[in-house]
Order: sequence, then structure tokens, then C-alpha cells
Amino acid sequence: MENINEIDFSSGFLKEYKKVQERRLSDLREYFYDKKAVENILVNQNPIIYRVYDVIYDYPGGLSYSVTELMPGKVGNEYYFTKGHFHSKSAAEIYIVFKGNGILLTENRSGDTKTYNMYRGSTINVEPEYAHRSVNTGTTPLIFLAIYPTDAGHDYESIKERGFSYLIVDKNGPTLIKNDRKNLEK
Ligand code: M6P
Ligand code: ZN
Repeated sequence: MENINEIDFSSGFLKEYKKVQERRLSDLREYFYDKKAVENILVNQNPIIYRVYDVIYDYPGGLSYSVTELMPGKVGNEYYFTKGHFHSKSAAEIYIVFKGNGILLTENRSGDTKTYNMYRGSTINVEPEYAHRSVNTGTTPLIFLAIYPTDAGHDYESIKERGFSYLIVDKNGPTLIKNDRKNLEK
């Protein structure tokens, strides 16, 4: 990958990328709150929830970036989202939104939660110790760029097990509700 690339500002898409990751509902089974709703959808379809187009500069001190295309939709009343992760080492991340509307949900390991509106032109700093998840609360794809240190590392485990402290659901529009984690009880 060369040092220069191109983003189409109107679509938000990259001209070149090193790899694309596709996440379907079946890849996010453990992440949505309403497991019954997940299984009901999976009976006859496995929708694409998001794609991540990565550009990686893998040398000491390098930065990488990715464009994420997060589809609109819901599982039960919970809006489609990215898995969400902590960084394995202390590292911040910058988001720039090109299309769509959503909420960037972030929280640290003590559960301190900070949310940011995502809309075309919004530019957001994710602090180093905060897990981050993008949520598409709109009706069109949410497309954004994220820039982060290549060696930041994606730590998915704690989010996969416990989820975030808040869910973003449609209750006459996007609403933040406390995650009671009752879906985790056996
Ligand atoms: C952003 C960045 C990427 C991340 C992607 C999808 O583009 O934070 O590093 O991979 O969102 O999020 P996740 O990896 O949590 O599914
Ligand atoms: Zn990250």
C-alpha cells in the first residue's frame, strides 16, 4: 500500500484498501441483547451488519485507518452496531463521519460512559481507555473513517461477555437504556 490514497468525500469510500472484513448477524450473535430476536432473524436470513475496509501501515510507530460501512436496521428494538472493543494497549482513536447518523458509545473499565453524536462532518476523539462501539440510529448506511495506532490491538473479550453498560434502542427514537444484563443469566 502506497502512502497516498483517496477518499470519495460524497460516498465516504476508499479508493484502495488492504482488506475488507464483513460482519453478518451470525458473527454478532453474542453481542445483541435480544437473543430470541437474533435467532428469529437467522431462521431465514443472515444480514450484513457492517463492513470494515482497512489500510494498515505495519511498522513501529505506524498509524492505520479504516472506513466502516454500518448498515441501518434493528435486532428487536436495538439498533445495528459494531462489536466494539477496548484497545489492548493505551491508544486513542479519531473518528470522522462522512455519511449517515448514529451514536458513538464509549465506556471505560469502570463503566464511565460517554456518547457522541455521529453525523456528516463530526470529528470525534476516543480516549485511550474507552471501549468504543458505533451505532447506526438512522435509516441509511453510517460511513466513517477511524484512525488509530497500528499496534493498538483489538480486545473484544470483555464486551463480548458483558456488553456495554448501556443499550441504544428505538423507543419512539434512539434512547439510551441501562443494560440490565439479564440476558446473561443462566
Ligand atoms: C472502526 C475502527 C476499527 C474497527 C471498526 C469496527 O473503523 O475502530 O478499528 O475494526 O470500527 O469495529 P469493531 O472492530 O469493534 O467491530
Ligand atoms: Zn479502536
